[in-house]
Amino acid sequence: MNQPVMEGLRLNVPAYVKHQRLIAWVAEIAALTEAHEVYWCDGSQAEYDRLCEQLVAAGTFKRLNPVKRPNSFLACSDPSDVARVEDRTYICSAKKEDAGPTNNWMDPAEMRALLQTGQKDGTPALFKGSMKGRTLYVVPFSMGPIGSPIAHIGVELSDSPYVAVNMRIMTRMGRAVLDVLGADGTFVPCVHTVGAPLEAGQADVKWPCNKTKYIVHYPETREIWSYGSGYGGNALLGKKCFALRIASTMGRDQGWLAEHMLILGVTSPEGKKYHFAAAFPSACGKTNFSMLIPPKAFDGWKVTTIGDDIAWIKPHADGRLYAINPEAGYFGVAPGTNTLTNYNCMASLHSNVIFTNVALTDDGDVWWESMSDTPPAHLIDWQGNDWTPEIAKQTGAKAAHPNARFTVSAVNNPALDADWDNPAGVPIDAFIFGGRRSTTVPLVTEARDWVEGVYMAATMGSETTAAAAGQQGVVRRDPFAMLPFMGYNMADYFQHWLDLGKKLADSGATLPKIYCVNWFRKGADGKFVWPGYGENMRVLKWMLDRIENKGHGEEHVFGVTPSYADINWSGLDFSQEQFNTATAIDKAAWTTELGLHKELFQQLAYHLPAELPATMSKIEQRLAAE
Ligand code: SAT
Ligand code: MN
Repeated sequence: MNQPVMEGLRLNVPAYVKHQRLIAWVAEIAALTEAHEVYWCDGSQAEYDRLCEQLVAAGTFKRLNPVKRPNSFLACSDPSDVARVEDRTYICSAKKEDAGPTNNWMDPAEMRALLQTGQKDGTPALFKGSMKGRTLYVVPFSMGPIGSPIAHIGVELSDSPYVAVNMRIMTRMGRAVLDVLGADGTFVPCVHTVGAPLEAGQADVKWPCNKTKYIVHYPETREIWSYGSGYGGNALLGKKCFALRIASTMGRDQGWLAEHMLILGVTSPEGKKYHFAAAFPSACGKTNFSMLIPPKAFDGWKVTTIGDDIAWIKPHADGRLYAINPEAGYFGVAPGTNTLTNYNCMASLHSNVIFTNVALTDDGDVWWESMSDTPPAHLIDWQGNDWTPEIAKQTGAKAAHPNARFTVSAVNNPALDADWDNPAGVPIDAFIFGGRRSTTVPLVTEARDWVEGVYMAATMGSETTAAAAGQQGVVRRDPFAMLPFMGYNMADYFQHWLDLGKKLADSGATLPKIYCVNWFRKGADGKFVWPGYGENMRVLKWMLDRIENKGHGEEHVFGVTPSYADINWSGLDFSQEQFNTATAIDKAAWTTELGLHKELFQQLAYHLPAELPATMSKIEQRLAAE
């Protein structure tokens, strides 16, 4: 095996690596970034354990109490690096209109000068020397079961061991992937640096990062370059960058869908199985929904998890759409998770977990807001400060950051679906789209046809959350819950959905039904009306009745909704009046809402499919006639 040596830097290529183009690329990036050394991840448990120990020694990780939380760690990030940075995220397509008005765009040549080659005025490229004093980890990963025809491979070069260990949980990572890649396989190159080079003798910090951040995608060449952040979707490049932004462009070109959707299975007491794919914005309960436990009244019904965040969906020869979860783990929001809101998730977190930005208890365990009714008397908060309930009352200080996360393998989930790893995927019976809306949007609405469903998804609004840096709680349009994750022009994406539906319908297939839900409506008292969590099973059951052509629904301005009597309320105290609050359609609110749809359509006018404004006109007419 050749072992190129570059100015004293050994590439350390393991003998099993046969891919010359990969080796050459690693050499090129190591030279650009001036990494101190190169390490190829094999994905083994021994390697994971070693890197975790190394992170403990560096102060990035704290090992949790091995009795309470075996083989688990807590990382607390720099307070400036706690969420995705949407304003620093770029789609650098050759043409600006291909990125579309919802994405940041920069000319690819200009971006390459900034990141890789250096600018005309002599300003050096950001990646030049960015890994000085650090190890470059070569992280080969498969999105989807290794070797599956639906899966795609990426290789992330990162100077963050935190990224390497998280990627081992979140993806199928290591040597097995390189074996599939062989001598000439295709991979998506992903380059990541925390942007904190170390000069000789300079001490490292616990969470290196840079104030300057760039999360950059080149859709034509399918490349990802990420600079300055070590956190979540900014740094674990298989997730949002590859599995959504780059994969959405692959899906457009190849006739499939990459979606910000959980996938769940529902099995009836008779053993009939259905599958839902559901899109919600970040931090709106996808993980909880994908692991829900049906209430007592639904004895014999079972909900199982295929995925909690991302779905790759491909049309099959049988005319149906099949979905796989490209990920292998969950990077879920910790605050709000407890045994009542998500029992299965809490059970998943018993061991082998990486926690980021939660609080540390005095006995070496973790805690976050609403994990238990009574908070511990004393904690170390995510920023390393003493925290007591008293301090919290006075200052409002949170023990855990609102976007604190856990990284855990899917196999920890007691509700894991038997088909979660099936390379063929699962057939989708219905799509669900849901935003976080305290007003206006009713509990559940069924689209009368595919176009109406695409309209619902396209015009979806949601209140912003802590998953992204920036103002929170403001309603913004978040089409298909994909606003931060679209790799191309949003209007072209709407067209892609319409085209796919038409193609399936033309082939004589029964299309999945489409639903719009809102679990987050609030009453006059400012509290959520709908109990949510496991009770969402009641809404799922109504959808299943509709899928089986047995369920009653009422036609109205936007679609079809259940009346109070159409839902099984057994074991839940939920009055007709509460139901009305959760489902009411207020004419004035909807007139305003349609104004916001119109604004969105104006923004997306270039290439906007004519079906969407036409659907809006019909809604306006029906609303006016109310
Ligand atoms: O940080 S992530 O992008 O992975 C989480 C999210 O926003 O869904
Ligand atoms: Mn997500």
